[in-house]
Amino acid sequence: MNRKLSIIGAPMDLGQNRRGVDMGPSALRYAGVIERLERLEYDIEDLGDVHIPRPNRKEEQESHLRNLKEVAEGNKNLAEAVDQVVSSGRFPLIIGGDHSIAIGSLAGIAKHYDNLGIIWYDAHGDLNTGESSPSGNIHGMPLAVSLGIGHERLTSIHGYEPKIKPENIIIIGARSLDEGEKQLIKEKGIRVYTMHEIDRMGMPEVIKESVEYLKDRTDGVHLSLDLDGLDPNEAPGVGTPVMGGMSYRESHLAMEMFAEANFITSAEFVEVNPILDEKNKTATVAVGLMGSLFGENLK
Ligand code: 6HN
Ligand code: MN
Ligand code: MN
Ligand code: MN
Repeated sequence: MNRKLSIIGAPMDLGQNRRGVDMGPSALRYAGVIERLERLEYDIEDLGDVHIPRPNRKEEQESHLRNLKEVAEGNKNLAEAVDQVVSSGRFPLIIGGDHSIAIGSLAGIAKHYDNLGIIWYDAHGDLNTGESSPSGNIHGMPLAVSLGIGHERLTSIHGYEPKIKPENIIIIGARSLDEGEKQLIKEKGIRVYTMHEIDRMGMPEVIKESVEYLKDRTDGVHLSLDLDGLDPNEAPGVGTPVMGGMSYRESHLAMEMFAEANFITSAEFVEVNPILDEKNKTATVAVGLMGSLFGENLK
């Protein structure tokens, strides 16, 4: 594992309807992310938060995609910050913010790899387009956008597209997929471990298979962890909770196995909303998972 970490906050709440997720980076810092990782003897720098524009409430929405202009601009800023971190040989750890920030993260990261692998740990597929989306919320679209599918204003961010290839993606924990997303998954052959597979195979086998699959076909792996992948009993502070999620223990095991495999090259933790949370529980869970991901439990 790269011992040099740069933390970038992305206080974005415009990719969905529920205010408060823009305070996610603060909640994660308050929960001790820096101290936790410093204890593991990483060289850590906190770059602070990238600028996310506020929407002009008087202006008409110019498209069906909510806050398109501001989400695009914020992600452009994030892509530049992340690109610089990767260029300087450091591991980018991005803290959100709603999941629309994965558009900027991946834009900044993927240009440094020929075959970037993606682990999408989430209750959702985030594979909607403006056409298939039931909500118009861009946080339900970042994976599609990164595949080059969606609004040009988003797919073109950072000057190249697509960012990633469908065969390098693994979705883990899905239990709420929209019709258009299911279609895209089939059409593109995206690997998905739904809760059904996790129940049947067990988390150890799911992660073992995932690691084996990505290890020889990719030259880097980005972990995009949406806290709503976990069960809402364990991570209540999220905007789009779905019952029947991955447990706290399963999630730690997954992070520990990723640490053992030593193959994650960038990561983001998203959708922590302290306004919807219970005493910062979800941020605390997220920081614990980062501890495991960065090797707290390796002998
Ligand atoms: N997230 N599929 C729904 C939509 O509105 O497109 C929910 C998206 C949730 C996004 O937080 O993973
Ligand atoms: Mn998501
Ligand atoms: Mn590339
Ligand atoms: Mn989700």
